Amino acid sequence: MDSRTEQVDTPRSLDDISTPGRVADPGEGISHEELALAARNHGLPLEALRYDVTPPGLHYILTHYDMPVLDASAWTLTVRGRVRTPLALDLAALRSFPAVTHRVTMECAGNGRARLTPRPVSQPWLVEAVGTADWTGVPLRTLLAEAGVEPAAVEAVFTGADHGVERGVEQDYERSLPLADAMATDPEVLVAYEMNGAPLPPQHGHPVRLVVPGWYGMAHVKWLRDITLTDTPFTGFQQTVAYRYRQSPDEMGTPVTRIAPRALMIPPGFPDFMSRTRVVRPGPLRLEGRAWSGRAPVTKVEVSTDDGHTWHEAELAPADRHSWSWRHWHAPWTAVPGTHVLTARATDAAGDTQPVTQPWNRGGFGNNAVQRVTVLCEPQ
Ligand SMILES: Nc1nc2c(c(=O)[nH]1)N[C@H]1C(S)=C(S)[C@@H](COP(=O)(O)O)O[C@H]1N2
Ligand SMILES: [Mo]
Repeated sequence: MDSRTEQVDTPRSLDDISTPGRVADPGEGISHEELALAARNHGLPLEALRYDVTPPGLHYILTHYDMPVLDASAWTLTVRGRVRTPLALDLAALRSFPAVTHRVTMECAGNGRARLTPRPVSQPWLVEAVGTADWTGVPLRTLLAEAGVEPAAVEAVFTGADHGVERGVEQDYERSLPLADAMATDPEVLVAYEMNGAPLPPQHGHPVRLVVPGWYGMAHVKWLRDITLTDTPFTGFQQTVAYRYRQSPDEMGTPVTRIAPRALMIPPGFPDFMSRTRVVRPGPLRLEGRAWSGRAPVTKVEVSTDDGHTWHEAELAPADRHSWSWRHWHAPWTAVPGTHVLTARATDAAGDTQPVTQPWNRGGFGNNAVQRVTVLCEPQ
């Protein structure tokens, strides 16, 4: 029996089973623990980038603990803290407010983490932690106006019904937003009860979740059961320990908020089962994919078919009313026999562009380095 197995068999405290965050040693492979997380938290199969709206079963999933099984008929949402009138709303009460629907591209802040060197040990995403859905619900500011925000309120804290221990800290999953973001009209934060026109599925927060357009996934609290307005900034684990950009464990770091620009390509041709290397035939074909940014509209996508040596501008689909959703892009390519590395990069109206080299931080957040797709072009 190796020492790791022994450790797991005889834990004496939460600290024994729930250890601090770390980065992998040089050459350390993906562990069974990371594999277990990856199997629970699946990504978007990249061919599903073809759908404008991701079918729910293909949307990526990230759940820190267990998915709670909640009975929608027994569920209530409380709104309390620095409000004039605390609220307790069941699903019928929530549905009695005027509903809105927003098409939102959501991406996990850890997307791209598995390719970092050194690799932060956590959910090992490659590039596929993304999805787009039509979320229907009540604007958060409608509920806050109903409750009456007291002048002293500075943040809204959102509590999920899921519970676990992380890095030694037992907790309910909780995140906050500054009041200005919680009350904003664009992007408008939703308390959502439908995904793509149907009740939320269990894995996406049934019966109710928060949707924060433009922000990385951690802000979109699932299985939402409570909203508390506070007069001091929230200091919970998911706010001040996790989801910070930091280079070393002892700095405070800066909070992870909005989604950095990214383009993804639908891998062309067909894949090898094991290596996933793509095979195409010589001749003209169309490269296509999606691009998004949570900071500003995507204004440009460039494609390279020679591993980033030269770039060509792709054609973007017209911008539509869904300003927080990804945009389709395409570019022509004539494949010639040989091996090629295909790449795409997005730029947004704020002037942010995807880097070719990886932006590294200890948590592995916001790594929007370009995707590389290796293609073998085989004569027929
Ligand atoms: N209650 C709760 N909400 C949560 C999480 C969680 O573990 N518990 N994970 C967050 C993270 S890190 C992400 S990326 C998104 C993922 O949303 P999805 O699984 O619906 O795609 O949910 C967020 N909301
Ligand atoms: Mo995430």
